Amino acid sequence: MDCLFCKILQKEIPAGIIYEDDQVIAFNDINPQAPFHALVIPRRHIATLNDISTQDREVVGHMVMVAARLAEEQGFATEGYRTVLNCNNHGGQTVYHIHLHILGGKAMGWPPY
Ligand code: IU
Repeated sequence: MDCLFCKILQKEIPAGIIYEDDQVIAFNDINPQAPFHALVIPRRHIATLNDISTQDREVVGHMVMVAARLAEEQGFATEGYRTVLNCNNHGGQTVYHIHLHILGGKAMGWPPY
């Protein structure tokens, strides 16, 4: 499958992996938008949020839990951080393998324009 994130999962393309288990991996974003910016992705290829089904409930919940755990480890859980899951063109999705962004280490604005 011609998916960049599947290639990162298969270790065919190097990435700064900071966490992995049997369901997900997390790695540093190549173009960070905050002092800490990582992506949590499922091992199973799911193209967009629109493609999740009941069988993905556990892994999607696990992605969120891993994000919270990483924020805790990084030391910005109490001050706060941002998680983002972009979907399709208007959502700003550019890589079609779902990924939960975790951004932390600075105050962020809202809403996104
Ligand atoms: P998006 O939500 O699909 O727009 O996010 C894709 C992210 O993947 C974006 O933040 C990129 O910087 C990041 N990324 C990466 O970490 N490594 C890569 O090789 C590529 C994109 I291509």
